[in-house]
Amino acid sequence: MEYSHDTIAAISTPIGVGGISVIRVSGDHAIEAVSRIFQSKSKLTQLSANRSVFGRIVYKGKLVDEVIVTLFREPASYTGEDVVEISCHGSTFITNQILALLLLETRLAEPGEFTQRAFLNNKIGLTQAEAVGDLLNAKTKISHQAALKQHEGRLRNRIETVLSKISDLRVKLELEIDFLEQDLDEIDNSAMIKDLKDVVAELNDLIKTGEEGLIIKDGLRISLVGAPNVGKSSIFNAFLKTERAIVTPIPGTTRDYLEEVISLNGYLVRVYDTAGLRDTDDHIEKIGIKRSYDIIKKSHKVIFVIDGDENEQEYKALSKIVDPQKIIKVLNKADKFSKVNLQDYIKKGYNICSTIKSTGLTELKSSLLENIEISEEELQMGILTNTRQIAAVKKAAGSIKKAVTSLEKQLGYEFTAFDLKEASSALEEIIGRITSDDILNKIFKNFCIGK
Ligand SMILES: Nc1nc2c(ncn2[C@@H]2O[C@H](COP(=O)(O)OP(=O)(O)OP(=O)(O)O)[C@@H](O)[C@H]2O)c(=O)[nH]1
Ligand SMILES: [Mg+2]
Repeated sequence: MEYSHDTIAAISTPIGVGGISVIRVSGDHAIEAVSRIFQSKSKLTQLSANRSVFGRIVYKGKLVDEVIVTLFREPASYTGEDVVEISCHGSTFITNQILALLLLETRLAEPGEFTQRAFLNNKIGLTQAEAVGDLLNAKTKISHQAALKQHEGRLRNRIETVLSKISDLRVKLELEIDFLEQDLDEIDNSAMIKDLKDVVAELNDLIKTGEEGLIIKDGLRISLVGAPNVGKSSIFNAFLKTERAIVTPIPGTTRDYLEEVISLNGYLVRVYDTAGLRDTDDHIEKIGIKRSYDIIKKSHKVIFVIDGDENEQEYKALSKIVDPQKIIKVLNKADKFSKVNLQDYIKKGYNICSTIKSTGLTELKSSLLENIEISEEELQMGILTNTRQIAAVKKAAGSIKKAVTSLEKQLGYEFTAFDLKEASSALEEIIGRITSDDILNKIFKNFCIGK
């Protein structure tokens, strides 16, 4: 990764009016660049690290703003370089003016460049750097917690543990390959196969956390699906607690799907109201129905709504395109049924609700999170939270499975060693550590070869 050593500057707080705004400058010339426009009792260049000083930003003899400047000296700063933070009055005009003055001596930072430098200077790991982005974007309690844990380095620790198991096995293999003639203990194939299978199981657990991690970050997608007029939009509105969707007794009211976000037990949930599914000649409705199917396919869970008619056909059609385990069956308009009748539906696995009487909706809402909720322990251990990480772990698991096959078929340890190397590289990619000499170092550290 290219490390440009220019000094960079950017506004670190959101653009807009606020109490204060912060402009951050990082790099070899950070202190010098700020001191050119900053006047205070004690000279900035002589200020000790981690100290703040009050002063004035002055340009060509004119006062721009009164500010507080905080100084961090390398390597004890966020980026690992000299960093100066200017807290000025939170006006867009003042902030931009100060930034413009700084840009005479520095360059505008690229998005994420401060964090990128922190990573390149080994201040934080790659997964932690990614977590910074997640932390900033966290919209709910759980996504915030997940990002925080990742930021603490939990995921990196978890991956490093797996990596060290793989590298122990690689050491054994490399020794066997390189020092065949020497009198070393032979490899116990079945023990190694077992160890590798354990690692695959661990990686599979991790992949599963990734699926959940994505849900935590991007939201759980839930779609309301069914025939026209069964009350999908009414349930949608009840979930949102507002009259967001148009509700009428006319079948085919919802044409295009609607998406809204709610927070449920700390989870971000994206709810989709879709056009009622039916055969129609109406061109616009047809497009709407096609879109309904697109949404259904992308949903984590589908709420299939009926209002009495069991719609066997539609349920069958639906279960062909979504895993039936993802379908939650709902009978709406319970107010129109007798208790005995309702019992029949309950027996058939329907959740019962009525948007008019406001019954059954809380239960329905909580059922959305069934099999989704991530335990506190899991969060503590660190979870995968983006597709880059998931793809890399899948790749690693695939390589280890290949290693198992090559051992089982006794193709030769070179093949196994190669597959394990691939697995290590994939995992090292996640934490941003690509090494090659590690293994050799480990051999010489643990063994005295010449003996
Ligand atoms: N009795 C009764 N009527 C309801 C209930 N929920 C919805 N309705 C009525 O059913 C009709 C259709 O409701 P919508 O929410 O528009 O139904 P939809 O499934 O979105 O319909 P489309 O958008 O046409 O597919 C409206 O007249 C609602 O007032 C309920 O719990 N009980
Ligand atoms: Mg509707």
